[in-house]
Amino acid sequence: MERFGLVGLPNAGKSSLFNALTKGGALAAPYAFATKDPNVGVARVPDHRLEALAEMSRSRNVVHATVQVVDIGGLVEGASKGEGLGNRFLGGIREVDAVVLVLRAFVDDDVPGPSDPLEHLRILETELALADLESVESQIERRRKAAKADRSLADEVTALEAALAALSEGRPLYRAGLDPATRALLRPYFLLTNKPVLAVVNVGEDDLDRVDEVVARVQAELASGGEDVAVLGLSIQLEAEAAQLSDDDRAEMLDALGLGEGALPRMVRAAYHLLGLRTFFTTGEKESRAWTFRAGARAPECAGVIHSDMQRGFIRAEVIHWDELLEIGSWTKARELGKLRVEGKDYEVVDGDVLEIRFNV
Ligand SMILES: Nc1nc2c(ncn2[C@@H]2O[C@H](COP(=O)(O)OP(=O)(O)OP(=O)(O)O)[C@@H](O)[C@H]2O)c(=O)[nH]1
Ligand SMILES: [Mg+2]
Repeated sequence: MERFGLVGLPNAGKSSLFNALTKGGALAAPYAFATKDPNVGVARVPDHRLEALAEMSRSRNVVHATVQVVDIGGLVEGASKGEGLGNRFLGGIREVDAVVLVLRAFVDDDVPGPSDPLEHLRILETELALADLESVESQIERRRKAAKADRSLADEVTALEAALAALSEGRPLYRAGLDPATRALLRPYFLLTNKPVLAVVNVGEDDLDRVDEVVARVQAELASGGEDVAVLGLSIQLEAEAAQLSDDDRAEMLDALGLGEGALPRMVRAAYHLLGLRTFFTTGEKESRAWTFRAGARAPECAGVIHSDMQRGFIRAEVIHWDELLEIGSWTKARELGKLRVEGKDYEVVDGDVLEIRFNV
């Protein structure tokens, strides 16, 4: 399962966000390093398309896509040199697929620490870039030597040199203007800033009317990140309180605050998308289910997400886009009308496709 890690300074609201996302019971407390060992949980990826398909099929079971969320301990200035939780902390980040930077913007005298999100961003980026600089410096010489004997390594060395130049200036790789090929060559080095980034600005509950303004400052700073960086503002405190309520009460509370469905679904979807993840569906009376695949995957690979036998014995897929199926009203009727496309093993599955796999083992 894909994992995203919550990274931030102490008291930024990471554990509160973790609890809201996973309905977990991580300790959230107004002192630094409340979290020492990472909390790991599972968050549902809310999807109204799935709900609609389940209703159409009168499914007895509805299974959402999920992602793993890891709440990592707080980072302090000097973490790259072992301050605070130091190496333990950096190791935690190495293991995730995407980084969610939690930037505090709420003011609360009872909770120590700065409340300027740009100050949070500056410290986080400095430490992460320094840690990466150290990794690159420790490996580049050896790779240069190896490249002298093996010409095929030349591109990799060029990529390391580009990384070294950016990191020496304190620029994280996700916003150093490196092309995708260079970023791909750097992937085996497990660098912290070579992952996609979602910045969550934790806006105070009294500042709901100026979320856009607070977020805009962070957005301006991160604009150089292009497609690999997204910024989102929300009040973690309010979302966390709402998450504890029953579905009806939550809807009522969020509605009263003018927050719509709340920001958590949007946040999870943004992280999901940033990871290049897409969803296809299966639907029937027994179950409607959302399955996760990587953008660009072909039908057999998607069949393999359901079961490896289906990939091995793949014959063809019957496919229809979710909204067209919904309009027709049932799978049987769609078949009768000849609206199910028959696709072979080269078909690139599209986000929102509903599939039925034919296979033979
Ligand atoms: N007023 C206010 N308080 C918040 C908000 N978000 C979090 N807090 C409080 O801030 C304190 C720290 O929150 P945590 O979620 O524990 O922060 P953390 O980032 O996990 O902190 P560490 O684990 O120490 O790194 C808790 O007392 C929270 O209740 C917010 O949006 N508004
Ligand atoms: Mg915590």
